[in-house]
Amino acid sequence: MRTTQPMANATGHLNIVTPDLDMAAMHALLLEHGYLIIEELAVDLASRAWQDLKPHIDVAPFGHDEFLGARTKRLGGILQKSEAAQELVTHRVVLSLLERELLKYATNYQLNFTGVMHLEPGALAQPLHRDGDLYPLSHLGITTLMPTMWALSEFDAANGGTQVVPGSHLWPDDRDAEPHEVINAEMPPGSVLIYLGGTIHGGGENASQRARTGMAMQYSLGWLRQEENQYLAHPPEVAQAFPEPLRRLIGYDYGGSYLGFVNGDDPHRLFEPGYSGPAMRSRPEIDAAKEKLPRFALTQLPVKGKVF
Ligand SMILES: O=C(O)CCC(=O)C(=O)O
Ligand SMILES: [Fe+2]
Repeated sequence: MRTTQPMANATGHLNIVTPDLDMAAMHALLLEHGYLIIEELAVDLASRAWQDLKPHIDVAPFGHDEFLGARTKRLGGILQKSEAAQELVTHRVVLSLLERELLKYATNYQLNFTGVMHLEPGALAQPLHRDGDLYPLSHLGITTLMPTMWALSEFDAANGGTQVVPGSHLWPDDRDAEPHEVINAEMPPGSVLIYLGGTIHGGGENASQRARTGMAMQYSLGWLRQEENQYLAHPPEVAQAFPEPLRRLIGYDYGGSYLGFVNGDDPHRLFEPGYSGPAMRSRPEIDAAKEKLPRFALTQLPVKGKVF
């Protein structure tokens, strides 16, 4: 039986908790180890998401380079492919945890990326990397990005459970991981792995006869450019069918006081029936929240030459 304490597996430390652990403790564990697994957080939803996504996975092409994987299938634009995925991406426990971290640095956060990563038997290990290297910033600065990986199948060391390097979010930018420092995220379907943009990780090697399917949902600070262009992946005519909180999470919202306006107005107003704008309204509550944020001197952070 699982306890709410971090547990160890055969490969070493595995930071795994049950959903009833309180948010402050989850946040502290995430910041200490750079990742956290919440076990069986949404088993039924994950099973529904798998049913929704399976037909798309069946016809998806394999990757064409070492990073994307010759035996790995990837999908984007997940929210229009699965209603269950819409619920998973707005899961209250995950969002509460993200808010504790990302709202230290921005007035709101947004969806950065939606994806399925499906490893067929024979998939090789993906090169280890930091997702936060999307931006030319040292990961030792502020948290820009928080990826999550929902297990839609079993994740284990044999079938390519995500490789994670515990504690690597605190390492210097140029320190590489030694093989003994890498663990595999092992979790049953419906569990979620949450990590930081600065945590070294990568898809595992699938040396089993079973496929491994993960649904990657990433979130970022509201004032950053999103990796997956959400307005094209989920255009207004598609987003129209989504609940308002999901539309706002996608980015049909202010990303700061005036960031992302349309006609000088909250972009979400375009979804209001009969909206005729422009109304040129400001959002005083966002201005007030922004005033409370510290200012970050990005020029004082070590900037990396490496961008992918
Ligand atoms: O498939 C996985 O477990 C991780 C994939 C990943 O980290 C990526 O594609 O950025
Ligand atoms: Fe990654």
